[in-house]
Amino acid sequence: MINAYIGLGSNLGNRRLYVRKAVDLLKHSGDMVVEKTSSIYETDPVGGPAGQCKFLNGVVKIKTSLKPDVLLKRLQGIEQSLKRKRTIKNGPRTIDLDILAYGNKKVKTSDLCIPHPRFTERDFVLKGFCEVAPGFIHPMLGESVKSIYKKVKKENKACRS
Ligand code: PH2
Ligand code: MG
Ligand code: MG
Repeated sequence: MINAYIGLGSNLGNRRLYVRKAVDLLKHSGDMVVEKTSSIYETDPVGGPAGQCKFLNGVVKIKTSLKPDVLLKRLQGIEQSLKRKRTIKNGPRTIDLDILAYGNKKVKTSDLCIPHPRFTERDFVLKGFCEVAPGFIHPMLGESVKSIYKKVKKENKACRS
């Protein structure tokens, strides 16, 4: 069993219900155990079309026997069952489930990149990741999620002043 970290995001329809249902579906999916769930927090959209709604984001830690490509298919199945439509890039979605990390494994194929290439810049992911696994070491950076999050927060503060 490998520890994997899944990012959840919703900014369309009943966001809280979609997030709750997604966590439930993960729990009942088989071949995985949900070990920890972060708080669910509201975040401003990053990228995507102007004027889209705020997101609810969170992160769950799972233990799974599924290989990364099979896990991805499983997550896509859950997205589909929660009416996810892929139209506009970074656009509104009922639910988005991203593999942020899978143990210390690195994966790069045409449809999967692990660790998620953008999570280290994204405050909305790092907050939840830090809640469930502050000590997780990024396989390429050799740095903990807690330390990455601290830096990103500092940088964001500097931008605003
Ligand atoms: N997901 C994106 C792009 N932008 N912004 C927020 N706040 N939350 C997200 O989950 C999110 C985003 C691409 O998946
Ligand atoms: Mg995403
Ligand atoms: Mg996604």
